[in-house]
Amino acid sequence: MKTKRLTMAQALLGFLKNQYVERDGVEHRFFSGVLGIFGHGNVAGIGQALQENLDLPYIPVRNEQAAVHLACGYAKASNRLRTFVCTSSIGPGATNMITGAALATINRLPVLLLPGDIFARRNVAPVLQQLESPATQDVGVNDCFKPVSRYWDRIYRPEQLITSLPEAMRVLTSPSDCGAVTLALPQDVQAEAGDYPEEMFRKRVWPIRRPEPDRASFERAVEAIRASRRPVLVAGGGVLFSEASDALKRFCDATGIPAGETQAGKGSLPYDHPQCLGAVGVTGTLAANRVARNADLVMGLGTRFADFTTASMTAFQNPAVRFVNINTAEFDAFKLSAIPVVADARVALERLTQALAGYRVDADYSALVHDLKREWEAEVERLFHLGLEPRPAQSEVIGAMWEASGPRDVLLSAAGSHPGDLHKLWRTRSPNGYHMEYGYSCMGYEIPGAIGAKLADPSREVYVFLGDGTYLMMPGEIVTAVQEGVKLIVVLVDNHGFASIGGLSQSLGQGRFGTESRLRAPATGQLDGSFLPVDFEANARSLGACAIRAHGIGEFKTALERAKREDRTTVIVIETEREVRVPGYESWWDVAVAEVSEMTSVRASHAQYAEARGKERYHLAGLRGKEG
Ligand SMILES: Cc1ncc(C[n+]2csc(CCOP(=O)(O)OP(=O)(O)O)c2C)c(N)n1
Ligand SMILES: [Mg+2]
Repeated sequence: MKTKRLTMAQALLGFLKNQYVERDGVEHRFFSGVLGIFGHGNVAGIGQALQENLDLPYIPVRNEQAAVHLACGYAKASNRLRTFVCTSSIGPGATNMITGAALATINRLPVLLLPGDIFARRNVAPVLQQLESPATQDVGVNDCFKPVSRYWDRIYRPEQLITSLPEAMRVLTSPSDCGAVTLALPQDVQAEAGDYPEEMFRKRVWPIRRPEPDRASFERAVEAIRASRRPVLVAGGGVLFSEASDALKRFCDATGIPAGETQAGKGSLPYDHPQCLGAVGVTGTLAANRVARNADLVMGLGTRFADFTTASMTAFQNPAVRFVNINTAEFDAFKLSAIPVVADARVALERLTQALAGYRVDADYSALVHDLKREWEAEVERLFHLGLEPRPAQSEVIGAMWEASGPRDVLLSAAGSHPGDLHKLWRTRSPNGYHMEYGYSCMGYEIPGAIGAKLADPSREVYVFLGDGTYLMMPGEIVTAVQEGVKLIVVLVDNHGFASIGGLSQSLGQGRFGTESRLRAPATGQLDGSFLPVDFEANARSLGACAIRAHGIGEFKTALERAKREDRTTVIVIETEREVRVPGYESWWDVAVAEVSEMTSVRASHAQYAEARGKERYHLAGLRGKEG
C-alpha cells in the first residue's frame, strides 16, 4: 500500500476536498470551504493544514455559532448537495457550535463540525478551557454534541480518520439520516503525523439516492387515495430537498388534490397555482386550515409533522381521516399511523401520478378550493395595504417588500413574529424562494444563514427579514458579509422588543411581562421606563453595511429601491405599529398555561386553554387491520 506522511489535520482536509456527490447525473463538490475561528485548539492543526490547502477556502466568521448557521443556510439553499466544514478551537469556541448543530440536525441539514478537543496525551492536563471531571478523564465539553449530532466521533489516533471519515460522509449524504456530523479533534492529535493510504485522497463520488417505494405500501397508498373524496397534501421541506416541485405540480394538475405547505415546504408550488392553499397549521391560511380540518385523507409529503403543522394535533378533525406519508425517513413516514411510503418525494409523486390515472377530486371540491383561495388572496391584499400612519403594520412592510422583489428573489427569516406573518402572507414564486429556518426557529440565524443562501446562488437577491430582538443576537456577521463581498438586503423591523412573545404572554394573561425593550425605571425598580435607546442604523453602519432608516411605507419603498441598486449589504430600519398584528386563521397552538395563579387574567386564560385542548386528537386508526 502506498502511503503519504501527513498530519492528521492535513490528511483530513486532503480527504474532504476530494469528496463529491452525484444526483440525477450531476456532480457537485460537497465541501465548498471551511468556516471558523482559530484558537489554540485548532490553529496549529487545522489552521496549518488550511494554509497548505488553499483550494479549500477558509472563511473566518465572528462567532462559531454563526459558522454553523452559514453552513446550514448554504446547505438548505443547495438542497443539501453542498455544505461547509466548521472548525473551532476547544472549549467555548466548540460549545458555541452546539446551537448550530441542533439547528442542523432538526432541519435535517448536513454540516461537518470539527471542534478542537483537549490533549489526548493528557500529561499536560488540565489545559486552558478544559472541563475536568473527578470521575473520569474520558469526558469533555464536546460530549455535549452527542445528542445534537447524527454522527459523533473523537479521533484519538491519526489512523482513526481512515475509518471515521467514510461514516461521516455516509451520514452527511444520506437523504434520511442527514444532520450535523461532529468529529472532535484533540489538539495534539491534529498536529501528529501518520502514514495515510494514498487511496484516501482520490476523488470519491457519493450517490444521493432516490429511494423507490416498496410495492405493498405503494399499492395501499394508491387504494387509499382513490377511495378518498376530500384529500389534501401537506408539502414539507422534503419536496424542496428532492427538487420535486415539477413532479408535485404534475400530480396536483392530474388529480386536482390541493396542497398546504409547512414552513420548510413553502414554495413547493408557486403561490398562484390553482391548488396551492399556502401555509397550513398554526400559522396557516384560512383556505388551508379549512380544507385540512375536513380532509378524509392527508398526504404528508416530506414533512415531519411538527406541532405548527398539525396545529398541536387539532388540524385534522374529520373523524375518518387517514394519512399517507411519503418520506425518505422511515421515522417520519410512520407518524400519525400513516400508510408509510418510504421513498424519495419526486420518485413517489411520479409513480403516484401514473398509478392514479383517471382519479380526480369532484367538481364541488375543486370549486371550494377555488373560492377559498380567492378569498385568501383578497385577505393578503387587505393586510398588505392597511394604510396605517405614521407607523405601518408589519404586514404592510411585508407587502412592500414582496412588491419590490423579483420572482427569483429569496426571502429569509427565522424567529419572532416574522415566521408566522411570512408563512401566511409571502407569495412564493419559485422553489427555494422562501427560506425560513423554523425547525429550531433560532434567533440570530438570519444574517449568517442569509450569507450562506447568497453564496449558494449569487444570482438571486436575498431579502432578510428580522426583528430588533433577533438582530441584536448576531449583528456581528454583517462584518462577514462585508468581508466576503456578499450583498444582502436586511429589513429590520423595530417594534421595541419581542412582539411575538409579548403577544403570546398577553394571550396567556401575563401582560407582556419581560418582553419589551425598556429601561429599568428608578421609581419602580421594574423594566417599565422608556424604550431602550438603540440606534440600529448606526449599529449596522458601524459594522460596514449601508444603513437607511425609513419612516413610513413611502420612505420604505424608496429605501428598498436604493438597496436593490447598492452592491453591498444594506440594512433598512423601519419602526412598525406593534399593536396591529396578523391574526390566526381558525387554528391553535398548545402552549401550557399556569394551572393555578393569583392573577385572574391567568385563571381566565387557563379555563379557555382547557377547553381548546379538548380538540387535540390522537391519530391511531391508520394501521389497524381490515376487521378494525
Ligand atoms: C435563540 C433564541 N432565544 C429565544 C427564542 C424565543 N423567542 C422567539 S421569538 C422571540 C422574540 C423575537 O423578537 P424580535 O426579533 O424583535 O421579533 P418580534 O417578536 O418583535 O417580531 C424570542 C425571544 C428563540 N426563538 N431563539
Ligand atoms: Mg421586535
